[in-house]
Amino acid sequence: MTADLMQALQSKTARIAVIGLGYVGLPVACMFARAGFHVTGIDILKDRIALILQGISPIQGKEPGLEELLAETVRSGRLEATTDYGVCREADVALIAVETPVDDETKKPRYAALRSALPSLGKNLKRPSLVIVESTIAPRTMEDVVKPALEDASGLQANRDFLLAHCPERLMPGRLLKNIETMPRVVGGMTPEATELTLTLYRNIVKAELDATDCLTAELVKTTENAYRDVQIAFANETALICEAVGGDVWQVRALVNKSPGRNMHLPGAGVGGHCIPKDPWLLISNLTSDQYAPRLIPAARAVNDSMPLHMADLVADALREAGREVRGSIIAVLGYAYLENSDDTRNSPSAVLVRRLRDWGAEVHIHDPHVPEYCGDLAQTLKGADGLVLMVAHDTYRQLDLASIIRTMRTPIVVDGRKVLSPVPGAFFREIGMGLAQ
Ligand code: SAJ
Repeated sequence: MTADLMQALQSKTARIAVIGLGYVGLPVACMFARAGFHVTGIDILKDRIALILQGISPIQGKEPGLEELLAETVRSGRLEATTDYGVCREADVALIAVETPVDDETKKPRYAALRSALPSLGKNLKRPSLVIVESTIAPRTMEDVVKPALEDASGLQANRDFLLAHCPERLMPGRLLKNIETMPRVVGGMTPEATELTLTLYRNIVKAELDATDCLTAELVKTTENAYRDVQIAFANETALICEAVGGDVWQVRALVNKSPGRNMHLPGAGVGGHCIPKDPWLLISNLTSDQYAPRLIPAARAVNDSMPLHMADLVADALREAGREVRGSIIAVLGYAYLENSDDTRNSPSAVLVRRLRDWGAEVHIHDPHVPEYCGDLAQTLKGADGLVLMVAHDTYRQLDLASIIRTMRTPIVVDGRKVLSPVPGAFFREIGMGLAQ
């Protein structure tokens, strides 16, 4: 089995199916097609398939090179797209790249997309074939979810009739193609043969190091690397809150701390959004039972980071109070709605939490974001007559703000900076994350 698959990969006669044509699946489908494989993308969204077949990317935002590569690979016939899982009967490799969100309440994985894709693939699974999961998954998902689901639906036996591997994506919006090519990847096979085949496949598109390991290690690495970042950001945020309480300046503290060898204090800020960092820590700890280990640091870090947009609301209320105004009935301009600077991606936006809190308190909130179509109106108009300016995202646009002029157009000159972008100006009631008020 392995020899046939290896030969098909090395000769590039292997046919590849990519299940899930979003941020992860579409770019990787295009790159395997460009590498010379015949690739068929599968998605449940007919509209998305229709766009792709016209060579139009359904992915929002600027993704350098993606639209051109998509058009070229579709035109060449190397990349096809369908809603029909029947194409998997011809697929030597099936790559799964569906979303794996976490439930807002339970913080447990919502594997609906995965649990739908697996039986659909299983029913059409070719023998032999290699199934690779790129989606970020909780440790033990390959063994406890993917393997049994495919065996049940196919009647085949894993590691005998088909092989399994986990090769977690390491993508960032705005650099999807570049990241696939330049980021090192972990390749975790359920068997050494699966690892070897997957390494052979990815060497066609990844120029960086490919680290061979097993499924569990690959699942742990991906979720841990993002949990690590979340804890680091939470540490910076907690230090900021301490500095505010004692009248310190977290930005000066951070700069001097980072001069100490081996320190890398991250940036405090108005919150932690996106589709990776808020989710992956919960995936990492989701399969733990209380008699195994009850994690404390990772949930605490999530709580600190989730509290930051609410802290921004407190800073707004505090500044309004100093200016003799209540939140209720005030007009607040929120600058930045994307989760990341210079991005249009609003997934898990911290600004959404702030806006909800201010509106719950009775404020009228106007949102501006130059990268989000819904909010890219006139900035001066948004700020005119406002009682507060709250900077939530460090978009380049906001770095050029002429605050001295802007506050003259506001009804109440309150400025709250959540990303260390603005500088205090005379006449403004100024607050910023991590800056304690002069005692
Ligand atoms: N943030 C802070 N302080 C920081 C860094 C980030 O508050 O010091 C906030 C950002 O404002 C944002 C959120 O955290 O709201 C996430 O920012 P991010 O820079 O981590 O960007 P992401 O979510 O796109 O994370 C991706 C991840 N990449 C993958 O999962 C493949 C992450 O592992 C990378 O470390 C990160 O990009 C990166 O380094 O750019």
